[in-house]
Amino acid sequence: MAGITRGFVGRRRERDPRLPPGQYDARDEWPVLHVEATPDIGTERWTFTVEGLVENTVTWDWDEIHALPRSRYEGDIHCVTTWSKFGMRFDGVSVDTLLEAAGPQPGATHAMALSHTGYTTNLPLADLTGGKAWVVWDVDGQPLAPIHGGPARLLVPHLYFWKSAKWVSGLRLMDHDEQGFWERNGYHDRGDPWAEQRYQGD
Ligand SMILES: Nc1nc2c(c(=O)[nH]1)N[C@H]1C(S)=C(S)[C@@H](COP(=O)(O)O)O[C@H]1N2
Ligand SMILES: [Mo]
Repeated sequence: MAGITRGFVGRRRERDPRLPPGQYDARDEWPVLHVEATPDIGTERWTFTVEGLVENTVTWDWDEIHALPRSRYEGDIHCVTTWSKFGMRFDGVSVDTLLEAAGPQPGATHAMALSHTGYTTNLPLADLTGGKAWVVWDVDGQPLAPIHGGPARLLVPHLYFWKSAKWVSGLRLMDHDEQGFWERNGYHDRGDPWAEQRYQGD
């Protein structure tokens, strides 16, 4: 492991600058966390819909979303349960591309991310736009496993990982904030790992 040292052997290792406060490096481990049973969603059944405050409600099926321009995220992820993973590579499509097709109405400020299982999580639209969020189906060159949200999940890596809805089915645009599953159960509305926004009130 490439430890960053201050100089001499035996000196205290510096904290990895990629690690937000209160997090540890899970290294080769990728913990699996979800509240529902892992669904078996075949790619022939999977769809993604942008709805709510949009000019056009748009739904893509598996082939249609793959026909959109690809976008890659290479970087780190951070779970509120304190594990982080460095240097992950996810491939899919940028949320910008999906929103562009639906055309958010001027009043749209927030979104609810929806899952085929009923899981929900809320996000300000500003956290989903500007190259910060993806719908992804490959990780490190392999199809995303069902336990990690396959066939496709949301990826919002600058926020804690509960915002990255597995088995994602769409986004509902709204003119107000509304809490999703974990937010109603005490997690922070935004969840910035660098500000340690873990719980309501942080
Ligand atoms: N549908 C769904 N998505 C979910 C969750 C969940 O319970 N259901 N848990 C979230 C939480 S709390 C985390 S940390 C990550 C875990 O993703 P992983 O199992 O791929 O590590 O998924 C997020 N997305
Ligand atoms: Mo989590």
